[in-house]
Amino acid sequence: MLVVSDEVQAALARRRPVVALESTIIAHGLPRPRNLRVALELEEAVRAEGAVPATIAVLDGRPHVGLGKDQLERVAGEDGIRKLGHRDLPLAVAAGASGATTVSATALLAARAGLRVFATGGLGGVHREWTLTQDESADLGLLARTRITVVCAGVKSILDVAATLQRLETLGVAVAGYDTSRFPGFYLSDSGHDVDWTLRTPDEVAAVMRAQDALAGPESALVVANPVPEAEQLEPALHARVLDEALRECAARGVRGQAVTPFLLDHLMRHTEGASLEANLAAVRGNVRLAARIAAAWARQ
Ligand code: PSU
Ligand code: MN
Repeated sequence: MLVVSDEVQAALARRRPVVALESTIIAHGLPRPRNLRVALELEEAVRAEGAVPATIAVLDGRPHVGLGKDQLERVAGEDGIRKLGHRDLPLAVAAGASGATTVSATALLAARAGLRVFATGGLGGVHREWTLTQDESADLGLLARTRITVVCAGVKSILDVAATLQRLETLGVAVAGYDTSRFPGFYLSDSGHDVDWTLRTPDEVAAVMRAQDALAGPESALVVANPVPEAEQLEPALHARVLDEALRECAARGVRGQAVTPFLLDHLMRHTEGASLEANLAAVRGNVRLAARIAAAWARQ
């Protein structure tokens, strides 16, 4: 069912480091045509660290782990490319549809292919006004049931971060700050919340992964929360002001379900003259680089 690229298969067979990359950020989180350049740049950043990138997406009903350039072009530029959470995978496969995979769908496919390390921007989570909308990203539930290490810049700051951290605790998902005792805030280096555990090197992360396997508890994930460098974060006051507007606009227009996250990210980008985009990219780049180093440490185990 899975189409694993030759390069990724060869790397797995030789126990070389591999990093899974998600495609929703490319198709629905970044503007065209810059998104294609970013997709290529992220793959290059993984290679520069000596690891093999495996961008994941569904094309014509087939889940792919590792995309060629023409396939990345389709994800970045094809009209009508869908956004697929893990629940959408069987529907897309049976329909022969094409779609970009969110954190939940990417983590599931990566784990099925035997990949252990995954990089993204910010996780989905509990949306503000959850009591009215019941909008909690499927990312959280999937990470409670999937053995994978996700390197992210925390959870998206458009969310209710405190509620999301609580849900991760309730669901039993391990969370550690990378070189920080503060939980990062996606566009911001610091969400304003503490994190209970700090890991300071890729080898320390790999040791936790090994302990997870040795303990043989529920097949849950490890979230490595890696802050965007302070010099590259979005200015906090600007972030607060524009996010407020974005949330009001989202409610006023009745945007719902899968459309909420792309709507908010796009609104922030347009109303910060692209500054939110640069902060988002800086966060993703840092995560991809760290994920490649963690994959290398894991491959040495
Ligand atoms: N990180 C980014 N940009 C994004 C996302 C993550 O920097 O667009 C995507 C991820 O695919 C994540 C999804 O899984 O947003 C969450 O969407 P939702 O809230 O609909 O579950
Ligand atoms: Mn949602």
